Amino acid sequence: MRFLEAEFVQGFIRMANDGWEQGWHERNGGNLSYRVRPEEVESVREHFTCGEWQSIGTTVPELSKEYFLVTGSGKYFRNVILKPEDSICMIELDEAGENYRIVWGLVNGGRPTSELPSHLMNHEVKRLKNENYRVIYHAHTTNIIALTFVLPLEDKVFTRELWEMATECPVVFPDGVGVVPWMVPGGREIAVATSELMKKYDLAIWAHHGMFAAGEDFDLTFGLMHTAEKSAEILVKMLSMRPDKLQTITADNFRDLAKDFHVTLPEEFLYEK
Ligand code: 2HA
Ligand code: ZN
Repeated sequence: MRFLEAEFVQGFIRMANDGWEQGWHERNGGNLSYRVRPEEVESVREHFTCGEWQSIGTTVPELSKEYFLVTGSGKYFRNVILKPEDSICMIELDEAGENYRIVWGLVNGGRPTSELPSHLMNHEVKRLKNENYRVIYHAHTTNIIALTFVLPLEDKVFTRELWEMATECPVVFPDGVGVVPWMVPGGREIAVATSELMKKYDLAIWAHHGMFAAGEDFDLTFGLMHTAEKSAEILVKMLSMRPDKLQTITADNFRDLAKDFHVTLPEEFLYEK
């Protein structure tokens, strides 16, 4: 099979393009990674040419010898669909989870995403909790970013406000949303802070920067990002009309919803306001 014909590669490319079309990936903004299944690795292995081992910049021992499809550092999401072999790459991790090497892609040179430490540390946390988690997605979601200038940077505030803006939100992300205060992107420190939140949530907001989403497949992960960002858009619109709400979904409404939809909504987010 040609590398680009593999279903997981096609799914990755489509998701990158969907994000571009949403307006979340100006210039080289955002990045995407997928932990490739062993049988998927075998289906494209004949196309591998192994590069030099390079340091990841953090250690992810639980991801020893795993393969990932990732966007390239400085590459543009809008180009992924047109020239995937120049924009994305597949990497292999070494036994210790300290180094990676490119086995396919980035044909004109380059490195995996500058946020590789955050992606891999999030993958590690998610995999330990649920082996089925395979996708980590970082996007510069406009309305979520706008809200980080006016709402307190607290998990419980963002979770409750986003839940209130669309009835499906507590069903789509019942665990809530975490918030990382502004930090320098690209390094281990922000990766540690984000992966700490990923132990609890599938969504982490980076103040004044964007959002990280984790999920089992491309549909769920893109859908999660899309749902949270749409809810943020409604909140921005609402706040633009007037500073308060005339009516909203109440804490008791959420408790009723939880019962009928068979989700557990932590009481920490159902505080009285
Ligand atoms: O440019 O989004 O966070 C890629 C990024 C860095
Ligand atoms: Zn970013």
